[in-house]
Amino acid sequence: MTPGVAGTPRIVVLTGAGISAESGVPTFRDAGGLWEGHRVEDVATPEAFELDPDTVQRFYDARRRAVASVAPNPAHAALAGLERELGDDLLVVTQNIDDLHERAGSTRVLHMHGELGRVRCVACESRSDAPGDLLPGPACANCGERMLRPDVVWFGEMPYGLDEIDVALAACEAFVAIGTSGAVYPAAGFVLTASAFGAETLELNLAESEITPFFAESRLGPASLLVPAWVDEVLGRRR
Ligand code: BV8
Repeated sequence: MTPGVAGTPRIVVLTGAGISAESGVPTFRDAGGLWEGHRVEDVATPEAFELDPDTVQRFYDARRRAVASVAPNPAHAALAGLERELGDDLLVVTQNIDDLHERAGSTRVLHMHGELGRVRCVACESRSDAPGDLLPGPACANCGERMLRPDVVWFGEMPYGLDEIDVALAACEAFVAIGTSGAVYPAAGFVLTASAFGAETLELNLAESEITPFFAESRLGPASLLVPAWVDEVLGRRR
């Protein structure tokens, strides 16, 4: 067990689209690589945005509206409950751009791929809450230019929070991945970093993933069952 460095979380949880699947949010790959009928490279890259901004804006506007109409599931709620017990000893790093962790009550959530509910101005780089749909071209609240894009990390762009994540992975006692296919880097490599520093590693997933072999333990099943059971185990160990 790696003794936690003061101020770093003892448990790091990485979540992927699978934790939101039972809330009705389509996953990234289970739809056979098509996302709401689009190929990834046609909507989740800077090149796609350059080439056809309206299609990209329409894609994210539709997902932003869809997420507003769904609710967190017991897996999100269980992680929020674990944070209420552990406080700063828990860090949730999510690849998801939905706000279901926050709506379930989690406050320490690092969105490494950005957030659907946020926008970034291409002109002045300021980041703010989404003012609604971006297709109509609303003006930036900071500079007034009509060049807002989703504040989402596309393929080829640098994820957010990598320094904080690296420090947490090096110091944590346990690294738990929930609902991720392990197909996208650098997130897919986090388990290797954590285990290299001596952390226990656990995967909770509906099916085997590309990174299952890197975990000390892998449990298969729906997140809405596996996550609450795991949280009870952790808290039971603490009670
Ligand atoms: C970067 C935001 C430079 C957008 C996303 C060749 C080899 C290796 C790497 C690369 C390569 N070529 C390029 C790269 C790098 C590239 C990459 O990894 N490409 C892959 C495709 C090969 N990565 C990047 O470009 C990243 N940036 O590398 O910057 C850099 C340099 C140095 C150091 C650092 C960085 C940026 C990647 C971010 C892309 N943006 N999302 C949006 O959301 O619109 S990624 C996208 O995939 C998703 O958003 C999600 O975040 C991510 C991973 O998907 P998952 O979350 O895992 O979801 P998926 O559908 O794949 O799987 C669902 C899982 O859930 C399944 O396992 C399923 O079994 C399970 N499940 C389903 N139901 C349930 C369940 N589990 C439990 N319960 C259930 N009910």
